Amino acid sequence: MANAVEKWVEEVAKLTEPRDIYWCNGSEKEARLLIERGIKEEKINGKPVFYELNQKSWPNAYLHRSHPSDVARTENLTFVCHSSKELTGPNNNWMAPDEAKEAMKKITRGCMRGRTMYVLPFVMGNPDSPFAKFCVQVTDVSYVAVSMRIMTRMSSDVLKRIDNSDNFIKGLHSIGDLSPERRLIMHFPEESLVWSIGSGYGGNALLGKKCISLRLASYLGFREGWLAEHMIIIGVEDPKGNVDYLVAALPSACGKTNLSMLRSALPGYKIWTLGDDIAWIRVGDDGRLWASNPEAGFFGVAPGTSYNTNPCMIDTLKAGTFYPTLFTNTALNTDTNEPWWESLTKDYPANLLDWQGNKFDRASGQKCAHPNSRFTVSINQCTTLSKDFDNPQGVPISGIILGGRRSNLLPLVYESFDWDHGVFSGAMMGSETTAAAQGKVGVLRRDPMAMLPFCGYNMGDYFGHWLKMGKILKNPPKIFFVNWFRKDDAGKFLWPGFGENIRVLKWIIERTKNKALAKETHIGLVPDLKSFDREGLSVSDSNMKKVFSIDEDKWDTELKEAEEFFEKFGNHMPKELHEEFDILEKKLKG
Ligand code: GTP
Ligand code: SPV
Ligand code: MN
Repeated sequence: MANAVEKWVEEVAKLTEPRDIYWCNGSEKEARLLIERGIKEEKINGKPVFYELNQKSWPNAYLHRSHPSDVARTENLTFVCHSSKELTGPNNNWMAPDEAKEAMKKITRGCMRGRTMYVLPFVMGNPDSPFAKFCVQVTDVSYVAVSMRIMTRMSSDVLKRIDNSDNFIKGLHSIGDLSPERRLIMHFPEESLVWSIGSGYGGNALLGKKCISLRLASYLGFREGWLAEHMIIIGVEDPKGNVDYLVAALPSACGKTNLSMLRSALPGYKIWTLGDDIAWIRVGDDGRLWASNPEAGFFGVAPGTSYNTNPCMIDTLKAGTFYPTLFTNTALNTDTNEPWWESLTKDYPANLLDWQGNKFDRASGQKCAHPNSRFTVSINQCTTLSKDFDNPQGVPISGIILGGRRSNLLPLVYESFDWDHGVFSGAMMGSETTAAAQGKVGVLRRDPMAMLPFCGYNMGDYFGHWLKMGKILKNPPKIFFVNWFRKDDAGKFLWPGFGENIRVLKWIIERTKNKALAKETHIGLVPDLKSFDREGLSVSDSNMKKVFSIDEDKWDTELKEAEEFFEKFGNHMPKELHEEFDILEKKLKG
């Protein structure tokens, strides 16, 4: 008798018609075999799936080049198909579940012909934690199978844990024919199903990531009383050896991975990494917030990563042993067979292939690596991994950081007045778009809590859920806002960022202990410069002033955009946030 997983796999195979089915067990040997296949046999668009890189300088590292039309998340092709359009909210594309399934069946029928279907059993979170989610994804791409082994806890034990129950999350993925007209990423929250066709790119294809751990999980969290957030989790150790844990939400390609592995510019401080993208957060028996990372790897932005900005990541990327390290759409130094991307080294190597595999000509003015080129690497190789990464309880949170990419208006850091004010400020948060999603880069849009593309239900209800969480907490943690990306009139970053961001974290942690001083502004509390550690920092007084300025006279547009955004959610918008809006508006116009 076939069990529920076997029955489902059979059903999917009937629809997709693969040449054969390969059940993955997550072993090292298997990953090597799949990479071998990806180098020699399997093709995407007529090209190999993997290229072997220099194994001496980059052990166990491989390059993957994706189809040029398939290099980022496609938010316009991503749908939430819940029976209630109302519950899905204006923040999501919606289709009725039956209609969506009919449409998906049409483009899925026979899509794996001539290909292998890999069955991937994995768990999001420590399998012994109360929040563990057991999942099975099928895919017809070895790159996706190998990536999922790095990003999740994959093993055949998962099948034993699921056993004969049908209590598992299903992910159906096929790269299809890569045509954008037949590319859709569909979520069915009521059936714990993700169905994604036509893309091999990270967030569209590695279904454990945004699809399961954020869109489906945020919906579950709403129903069950917890939070699934686009957040990093870090421990900050001070010179006395005390460790405080923080979570931080920044939109895609706005600095999470770098903050999660920061090498401190202040002596005696050290960052411990627990997660760089997703946090599941619940209220513990002690009335505090506890966070854990459901993932087991990093899918990080390559450009900008170097020994100067993020030495821990470069060391991590070079530590490939049990898990391979994958590079996607980076450039290739053909003299050394090493991956390369803008700013990895100060100078361009002499002979490069660009991210599409063409000879690179610097005179073209083009980028050599794709701006959203990425690496996939196991968190177990992370040189700053916290000893509590795998703790099934997670870690207790002392403070929450939210932030965005704002070239003007918002200061380097500020603190909200209280929980509700923090939720309000998070709800009206804006950020300039990046290459992580298809579309124009550098356009300001509202991106509440960095969750706009990932909240699997009505965001008005999501804000209400946050407010409710605050009420359950004994002592809600303070909520802070950061902006590493403020620019001067010439378009240069005012703040050096990266390792220097520890100064901001230090102030934040001292504020959570009521130690550091702050000054009140209309939008929140900014550091009193007496309490902000500038020892050894080479930023001029005038730039420090600019980096902390609020530009209160320029808030008209900001308020207008926030108001328009809030209006979209109609009566789902909690009254507390309207009240906060009125208070802010009065202060600014006062
Ligand atoms: P996702 O993986 O898309 O969710 O992104 P992320 O938030 O983890 O972003 P990541 O840390 O990969 O950073 C994205 C880009 O911002 C990279 O090019 C970084 O080099 C750059 N960056 C990160 N931190 C800073 C900073 O403090 N200052 C400046 N100027 N750039 C930064
Ligand atoms: C993001 O875009 O926020 C990412 C990369 O972290 S993806 O997995 O594509 O979502
Ligand atoms: Mn992300």
